[in-house]
Amino acid sequence: MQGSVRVRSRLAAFAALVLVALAAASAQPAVAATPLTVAQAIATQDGSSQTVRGYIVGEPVATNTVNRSGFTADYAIALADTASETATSRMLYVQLTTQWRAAWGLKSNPGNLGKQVDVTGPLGAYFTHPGLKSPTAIAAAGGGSTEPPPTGGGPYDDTYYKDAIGKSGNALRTSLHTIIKQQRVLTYDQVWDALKDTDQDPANSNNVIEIYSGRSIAKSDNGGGVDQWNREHVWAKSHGDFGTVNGPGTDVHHLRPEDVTVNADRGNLDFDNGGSAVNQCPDCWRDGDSFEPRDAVKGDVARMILYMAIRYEGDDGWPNLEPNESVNNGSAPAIGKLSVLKAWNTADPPDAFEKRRNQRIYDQWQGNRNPFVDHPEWVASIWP
Ligand SMILES: [Ca+2]
Ligand SMILES: [Ca+2]
Repeated sequence: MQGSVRVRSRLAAFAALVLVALAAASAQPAVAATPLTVAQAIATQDGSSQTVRGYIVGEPVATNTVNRSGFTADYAIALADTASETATSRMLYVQLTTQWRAAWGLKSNPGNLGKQVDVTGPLGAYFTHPGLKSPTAIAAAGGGSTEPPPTGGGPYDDTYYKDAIGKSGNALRTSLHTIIKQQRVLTYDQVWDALKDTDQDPANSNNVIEIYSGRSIAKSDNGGGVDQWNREHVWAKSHGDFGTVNGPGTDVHHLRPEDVTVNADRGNLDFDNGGSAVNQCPDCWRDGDSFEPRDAVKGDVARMILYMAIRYEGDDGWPNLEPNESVNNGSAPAIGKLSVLKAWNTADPPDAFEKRRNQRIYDQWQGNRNPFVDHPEWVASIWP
């Protein structure tokens, strides 16, 4: 009796070991599909293109020197496996070629320090140090299947967004619409005062920042004169022809200060990449059917357009606004190009200015939030 009990308990222990081994074996494909760690990338300096996941820990300026504050340029970032890493031997130096600098350079985005990102590109020495040069993709980590669902972490998840948390796709869209349509509707006159608050220059409280041109201009210099600022409808008001009496035409989530002539140059163009340079608007481009804003506000533009799509669903007397893949949308209640806007949302995540703006609109003006500023990853859930 005793012997068979011992045998049985040994069998049970052996079965448990087999189960553990099987679980480990079945986990292997998932492990292989995840990005490299920084340690793995440092050990794989063979020129192969890989995706590496790490925390942004500073700005490399020499082989053994990484700035963790006082950033001098947007040319490179250092990644590590922990956000607190200070040993350069455990860092991967990532070159930021031109197209990545506005969104990922630490001089322009000091708030990115400590963020977790996925960077894709060839692994090879940079600054005579293990590195990754000429990235082909950089994105905030969190979209991958190995990450927790993209619903946790926001300060309003337990309150404002509680009915949306845990949902995805159309269910998420419907829930967000119900939440954000509860708002105070401003008059077009009140929009002037709102913009003087929401778009205030962080460096000069007498000024606002014009969205496309990036110029700081006196709050009091608003109006219709050349080089004054006026109220730009980022969702061009002719797309759905909703006017400026109230509703979408006075919704400050997509209304921004802009130079009068630059505003006129943007006109009612859809959004897309390319074209020729726009006068008085550095890094802005336009052609006959589309406008491309500067890199630093590409994500802001995308999130404003997508807010409008969810806020206005045609159930409260206003047109059902929707993004599409077209340019030349004319007076249809549509704006393109969705694929470009989605890429802009990824390339230019919300910064402090955009987050403060959302908060001011919520606290002070309309009482509703732009969900995509709080949760940029919801864009891919609703528009996969
Ligand atoms: Ca931005
Ligand atoms: Ca809609």
